[in-house]
Amino acid sequence: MKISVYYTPESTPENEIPDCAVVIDVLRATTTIVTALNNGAKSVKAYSDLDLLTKESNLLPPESRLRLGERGGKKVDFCDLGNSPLDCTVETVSGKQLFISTTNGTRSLQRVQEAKTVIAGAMINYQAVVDYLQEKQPETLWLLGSGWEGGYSLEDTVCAGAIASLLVDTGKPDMIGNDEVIASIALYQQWQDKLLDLFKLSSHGQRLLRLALDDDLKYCSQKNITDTLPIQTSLGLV
Ligand code: 3SL
Repeated sequence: MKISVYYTPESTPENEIPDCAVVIDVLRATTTIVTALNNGAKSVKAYSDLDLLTKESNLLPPESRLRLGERGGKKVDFCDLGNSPLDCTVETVSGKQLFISTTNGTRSLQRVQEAKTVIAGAMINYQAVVDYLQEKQPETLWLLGSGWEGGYSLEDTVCAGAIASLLVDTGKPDMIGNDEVIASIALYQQWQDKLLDLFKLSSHGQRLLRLALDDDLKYCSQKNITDTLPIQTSLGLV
């Protein structure tokens, strides 16, 4: 397995696609997707384009679908929900097909949609991600952060580091696809017991705190509270 970490979809090499991609948007898209599926959602389809989300979700009767939309941290007006994992309760999402569009996370999912396997990872499920990868041993693996509008993010990098730290054998340099792998592991090693503190320092964490979303930060900073592993299929992530 050759592992590369990319901080954003924009920093991935053009015209390349890995066998397997783990898309990470800890604050908050992939945490929300994992939570929704854990709480009984049938599937989650991701869109970078809100018009397409509207068009495709309109094909389903209102009672069997939910639209989740976020821009700039705030709920998109016409959607049923924003992008808070805390809104994805069993009562709200169970049995529903979800359609989601967010500022950054859904763009990362789109960047790697041609990969053989696409999975969604977050702090709340990273051990399940690692278990899957150890079993499947893809030849090339990208741990792809979402960042914010093309820029680096601490929270996605630390999650990539949590995953990489359990996969990379530093005695086998052939496994290391780029320097970001080692940098992300170092970040994780430094902050693994203080993730909430790190998230509060991060620029997007501060954006969410300004919107009084402290509980979201707390929730997203938990480690491995579920073994739900969203995998991309023709129905979306299931
Ligand atoms: O950028 C994204 O995709 C979102 O996860 C951002 S937010 O946490 O919903 O503001």
